Amino acid sequence: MDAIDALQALGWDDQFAALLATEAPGLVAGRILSEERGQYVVASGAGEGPASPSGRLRHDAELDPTAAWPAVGDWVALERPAGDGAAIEHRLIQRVLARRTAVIRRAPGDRKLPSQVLAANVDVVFVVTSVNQEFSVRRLERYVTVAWESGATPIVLLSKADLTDDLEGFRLQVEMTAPGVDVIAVSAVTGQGVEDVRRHLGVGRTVVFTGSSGVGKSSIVNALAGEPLLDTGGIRLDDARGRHTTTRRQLVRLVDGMLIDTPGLRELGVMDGEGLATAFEDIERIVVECRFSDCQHKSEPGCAIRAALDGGTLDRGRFAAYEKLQREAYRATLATDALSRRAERRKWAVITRDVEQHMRLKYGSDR
Ligand SMILES: Nc1nc2c(ncn2[C@@H]2O[C@H](COP(=O)(O)OP(=O)(O)OP(=O)(O)O)[C@@H](O)[C@H]2O)c(=O)[nH]1
Ligand SMILES: [Mg+2]
Ligand SMILES: [Zn+2]
Repeated sequence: MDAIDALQALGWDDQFAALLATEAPGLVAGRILSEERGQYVVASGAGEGPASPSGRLRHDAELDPTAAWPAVGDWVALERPAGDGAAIEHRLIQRVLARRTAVIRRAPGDRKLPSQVLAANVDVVFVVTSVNQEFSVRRLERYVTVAWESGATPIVLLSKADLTDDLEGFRLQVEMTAPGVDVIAVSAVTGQGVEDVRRHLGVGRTVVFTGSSGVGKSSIVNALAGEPLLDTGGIRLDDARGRHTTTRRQLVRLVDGMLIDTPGLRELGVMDGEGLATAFEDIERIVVECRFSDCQHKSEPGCAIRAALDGGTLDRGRFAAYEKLQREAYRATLATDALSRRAERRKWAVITRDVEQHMRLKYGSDR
């Protein structure tokens, strides 16, 4: 495969070529495959390798972090770093090319936090929801909203289809919650629906899997790949807390297209800071030691947080900051819930009126 073919397989086309020529003449195109703590892996016509943001990009990102900071799926302009000291294959990311589509998660309550790009330049956003206790109409609404906002096509995957004998019931609920969105029932265990999902792939096309932790996103990617490329959750001691198996966003290349796997967002959904859990991983690790899973860390027996505070292994200031951010994320969720409840009431008011009109026409007004 020559360099151009390699780029086209990554989704490169004339439009992006024109963008690069005008926005970053003389630089080389690459696509972000993965990101982990600021370290990127980028694929270009010359193969794949590590890359990091240049000083200039860091400066641009201060002004507009959401647009300027690279995300998985982004097309970027690359440059070899100056000097002989740097590893030969390491590249500097000078610029992010304008995105065709982007799955963006709004920052929680605090407007000063930048919104976060979960995946860029995707054609399809799969919203994965499993047919068990995880299933939530409220959460589905939020995910589908974000998927629509991306500019790509949302498709709902009803995962773990093997776990229910009421698939049609779930399908109906999804269709009512997300009108106009295709629904595919999938099971990574039996293989049901996997080929229907594959129909949305294609050479040069990119799809992304979103949804709560544990719904089976990575398992579906593996089913499509035909081999266990990604780690999937084994036995979870504490499923309710939504421990993450996938910890980074990653673009996987198959012969028939590209797939981006994402870590599940935590229970609070799209308004919750996934960053919160990562930023306070130390605290999250202590919280799981509390005797009660709904421990408020006030005066409950067996509270690991209290013990850590009293023992001096957990800083009081840090814990206070964590609690404050938790409350903000919680309030943001309450606000969206209130909004969607209002929308729901309006929807039902219309339905009720229509039904009443229908009954009046059919049976007269004094039935
Ligand atoms: N019964 C059944 N179990 C499944 C299916 N798909 C996945 N699982 C199980 O569900 C658990 C979670 O699967 P993952 O693929 O790791 O879920 P994920 O959405 O990638 O989770 P995160 O990476 O934490 O966001 C694992 O124990 C899987 O074995 C399925 O189709 N049917
Ligand atoms: Mg996963
Ligand atoms: Zn506690």
